[in-house]
Amino acid sequence: MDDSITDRKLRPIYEKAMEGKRLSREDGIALLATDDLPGLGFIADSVRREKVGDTVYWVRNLHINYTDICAKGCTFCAFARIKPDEGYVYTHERTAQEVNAYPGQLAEVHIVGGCNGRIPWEYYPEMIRVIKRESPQTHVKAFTMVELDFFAQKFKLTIEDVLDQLKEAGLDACPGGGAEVFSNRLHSHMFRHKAGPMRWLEVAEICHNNGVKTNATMLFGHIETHKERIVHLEKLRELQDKTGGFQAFIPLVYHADNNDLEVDHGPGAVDILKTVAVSRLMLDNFAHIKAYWILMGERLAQISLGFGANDIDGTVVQEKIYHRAGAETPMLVTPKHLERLIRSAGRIPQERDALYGRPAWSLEPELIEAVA
Ligand code: V47
Repeated sequence: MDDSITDRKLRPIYEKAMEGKRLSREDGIALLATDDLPGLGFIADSVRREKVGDTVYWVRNLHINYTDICAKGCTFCAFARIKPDEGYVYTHERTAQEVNAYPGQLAEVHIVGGCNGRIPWEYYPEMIRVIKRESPQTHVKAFTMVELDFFAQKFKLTIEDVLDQLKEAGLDACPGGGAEVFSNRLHSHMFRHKAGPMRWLEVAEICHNNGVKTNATMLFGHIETHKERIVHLEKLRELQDKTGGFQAFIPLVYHADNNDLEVDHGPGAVDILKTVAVSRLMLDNFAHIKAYWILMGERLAQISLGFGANDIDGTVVQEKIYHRAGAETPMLVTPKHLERLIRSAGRIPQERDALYGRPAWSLEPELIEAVA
């Protein structure tokens, strides 16, 4: 340990973490402030190895951003179009077409869209039914806590009613977006027209209590403080203690193009790696920390695997939210490429579905070769 950690302040934190003791807010802030990046990485990697071993998960998935029309006016968002005639809504035929472009190859469809007041309620369960009809073995991971809250308000339903109908249509899990940073200061500055911190957490709790697993995210690297990041992680940890319903945490790297937030650029590589590591260490009750390659780039995602991450997301066909905000990563990578990325980081790739199980085909490596 002595060689690996040069910042003396990190040593008691390392001992605490390795003894399985919970890190405090002050520990989290000290970890983010350190200049000892290798030391921080060593701690996060040690905890990761102890807790979840060397397996790194990846998924054959498709992103469906079904509409970009959204009235919420979040200042950091480059995806939304406020005027209906400037945006789009997928027809169910279009959704079916997207799914059918990858016959028998999708373990997960990830669905996130704008809060579009012109879409009727029936559209949402029907979209799930269409996907399940075309591809019954595919898991549907759909709608953030913000969208669920929007549906409940707009259609005068409870979150429980919304979930019942979506589950009946085939909903398997929910994505973790819309959390941004759990700070009232940032809520009023950056996303005041959509669900705030308390409501996001409340909706997630209802999902978990109704048997729906969700992910969690944090959008970082804009105007938030280190303390706000750590408080965000503490709030997630607290809810996870209560429900155990979170599957993965995804630190979302902020992209600064084409939006109204006056920030010139997103976080640098050092800040990204520190945030991945601190997420692993603060979120002691989360199994999965996802290095989302679409937002951090393949190479940094690969390095993140040495800073606490154990999931690299997936093939992600046709992502739109981050590409409008300046992401230059490819729109599609092959399963073979993802496996190679993981193996060359010295780790063991494991294909997963949206609930971290093995898809039926994952035991047949020749199929991986065939579709790559
Ligand atoms: O909440 C918007 C983010 C999120 C920008 O559950 C931006 O596996 C960066 O739900 N720069 C939605 N990010 C995406 C989402 C998601 C993404 C990845 C994995 C999972 C999962 C869920 O996109 C929003 C917002 O935080 N976003 N604009 C931007 N300029």
